[in-house]
Amino acid sequence: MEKFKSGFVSLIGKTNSGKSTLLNSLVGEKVSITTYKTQTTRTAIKAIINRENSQIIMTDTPGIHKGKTKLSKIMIDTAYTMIGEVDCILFLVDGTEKSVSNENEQILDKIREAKKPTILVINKVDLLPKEKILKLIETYKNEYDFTSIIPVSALKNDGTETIIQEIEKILPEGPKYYDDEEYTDQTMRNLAEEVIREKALKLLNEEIPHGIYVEVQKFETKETSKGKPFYHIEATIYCVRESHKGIIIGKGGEMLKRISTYARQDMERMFDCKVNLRTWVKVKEDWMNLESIVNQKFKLK
Ligand SMILES: Nc1nc2c(ncn2[C@@H]2O[C@H](COP(=O)(O)OP(=O)(O)OP(=O)(O)O)[C@@H](O)[C@H]2O)c(=O)[nH]1
Ligand SMILES: [Mg+2]
Repeated sequence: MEKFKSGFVSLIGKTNSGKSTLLNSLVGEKVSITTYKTQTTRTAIKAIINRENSQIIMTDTPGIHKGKTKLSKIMIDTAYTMIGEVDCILFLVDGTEKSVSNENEQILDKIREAKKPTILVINKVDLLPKEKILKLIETYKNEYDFTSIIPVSALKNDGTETIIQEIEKILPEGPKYYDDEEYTDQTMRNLAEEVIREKALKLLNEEIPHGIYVEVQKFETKETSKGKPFYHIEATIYCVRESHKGIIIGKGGEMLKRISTYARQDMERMFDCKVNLRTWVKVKEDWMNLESIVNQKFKLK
């Protein structure tokens, strides 16, 4: 019989390279939100991937980006701290990028420092001709001695099982740290906040999304008069300006209604239960530079 392997793996990559998409695809559940915008993931998000002969505890991290706020600094610190704490690093590169970006140079430096087995994953190959993939492999081979280089499409779930097989080769023999039905360290409250933020990111124009955060104040289990259980959730979307508040609420409350409806539908799928969601919008100027908020809400604990 094959030996059971287990251990810790961290994803790292430039913002928008597809880390969260890959994580969700490997776990088979929505653990981490994904959008076409940059700087989507803000904290380390743990997921548990169970396979016949292994249990992989994989952490999604905020994407490396250029940013000057306290929030950005904490996000980038989180990503680099995580790669120091794992058995294996998964470095995700967006294959559609023209060359090795500054962010990827910086990540390569951190990988060299970490001296850990590192798998390079070239993502979004569904958008690439074969020659381009081969060229990228050559380019990155010259940058670092990767344990392996795997081209995948996280979106189409193509080539992703190879990543698991390569990780299994690296991980030590070990126990199951988590029960089979556990698949994330995210609480239902966290998931609710993130899903609301995802819908806001997707529906709102460029400048607003990065200036928002969501807080769930109430998360209660209730019953209908017929005895059917449902969750009653109350949440606030914080933004940085009065004018943004107007846009998030929209004419006659229409935008907020759309955000809430899509968020509720997702939550009902994720929680497998009816949800009653109420949302508010409030202004908190320059919150991403307020230590009281970013430390408490986003700093790695
Ligand atoms: N065509 C294509 N698009 C992809 C693929 N993987 C991810 N994407 C898209 O790339 C965008 C970014 O995906 P995310 O998973 O949110 O990226 P991320 O690396 O987690 O981004 P941050 O959290 O900001 O660091 C989304 O629009 C995804 O749908 C892929 O394999 N092919
Ligand atoms: Mg992400």
